[in-house]
Amino acid sequence: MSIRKLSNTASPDEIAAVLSEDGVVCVTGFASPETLSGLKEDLMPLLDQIPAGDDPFFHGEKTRRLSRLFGRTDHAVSIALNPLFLETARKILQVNPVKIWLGDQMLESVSDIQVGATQAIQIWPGQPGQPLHRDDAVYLWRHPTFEREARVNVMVALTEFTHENGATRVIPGSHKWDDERMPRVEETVSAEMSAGDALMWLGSTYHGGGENTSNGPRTGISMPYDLSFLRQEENQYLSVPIEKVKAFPEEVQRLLGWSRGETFLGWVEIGGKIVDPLELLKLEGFKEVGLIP
Ligand SMILES: O=C(O)CCC(=O)C(=O)O
Ligand SMILES: [Fe+2]
Repeated sequence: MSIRKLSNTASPDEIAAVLSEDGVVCVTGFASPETLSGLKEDLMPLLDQIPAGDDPFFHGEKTRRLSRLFGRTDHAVSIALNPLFLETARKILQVNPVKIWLGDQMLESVSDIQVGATQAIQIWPGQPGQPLHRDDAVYLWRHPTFEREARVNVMVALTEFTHENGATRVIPGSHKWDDERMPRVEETVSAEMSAGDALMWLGSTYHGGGENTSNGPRTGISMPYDLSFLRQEENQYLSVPIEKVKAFPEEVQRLLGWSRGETFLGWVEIGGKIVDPLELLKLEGFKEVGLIP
C-alpha cells in the first residue's frame, strides 16, 4: 500500500476521507512559499545551535529536536491555521457527539481540539530508524480506537524528504490494527516529499522517523492536533511566553489550550466567578506563566 498524495487544492473533506481510510495522507504544496521560507529563516539557525538528543532509543542521538515553536516563530500560526490541516483535524476528531443530561436539559457535545506538541525534527546522517510507534501511546489509547481518534499529526517538510535521508516511515492501514500486532519495518512506506509538502497521519497509525543514510540532514515540523480533554504532551502554558500568547488571535489562544470548553474543562476563578481562561489573558499585569526564555 502506498501513501496517497493530494494537492493543496483538495478540500478538507477529501483529505479527511483518505486519512480515515488509509490512516495517512500527503498534501503537496501545503505551506505557502512565504511560510516555508519564514519557518526556515527562524528555525534553521536555532537548530544549528542545539545539540542532538541523548536518548539512543526513541529521540535519537543524531536527531535535533527544537520545540516551543509558538514562542520561536510567528509562522507556527500559519501551520496551525492552515485549513487543510485545521479543518481536516476537526473533521476527524470532532465526531460522535456525547449526550449529556443536566436535569431535563440535554446537551450534545464534541471535544474541542488543541495543539498537543510542536517540534522541528532534524535527522542527521547516521541516525538509525526510530522505533515504529503510535503517537497516541502518550495517552494510553486503546486499539482499535473506540468512537474517535485522539490525534491528527502533521509533518511539514522544510527540506526534501527521501527514503535515504530519513523520510518518515509509515504503515498505511495500521490505524485499524489491534494492540497485539507488532509493527515491522518491512511493512513501512517512506513518505517522500518536497519542501513545503505535509504528511498527515492519525494518532493510531504506526510510523517513525526513517534511518538517514544520506550525507545531509532532513528537517520537518510536527504539530499534532489532539482532543482537548487530554493533557497536552508539550506543556504549552509553560512553553509560550505569555506576552506572545496575549498577542495571538483568539482562535490561536483557544487552540493552544487557553479556553474553557463547552463542558467547562479548564476554567479559572477570578473574583468569585468561574470564567474562561481567555479572560485571564485580558487581565492587565497577568504574566505568571510562559517563563522559559
Ligand atoms: O521525524 C519523524 O519523521 C517522525 C518523528 C516521530 O514520529 C516522533 O518523534 O514521534
Ligand atoms: Fe511519532
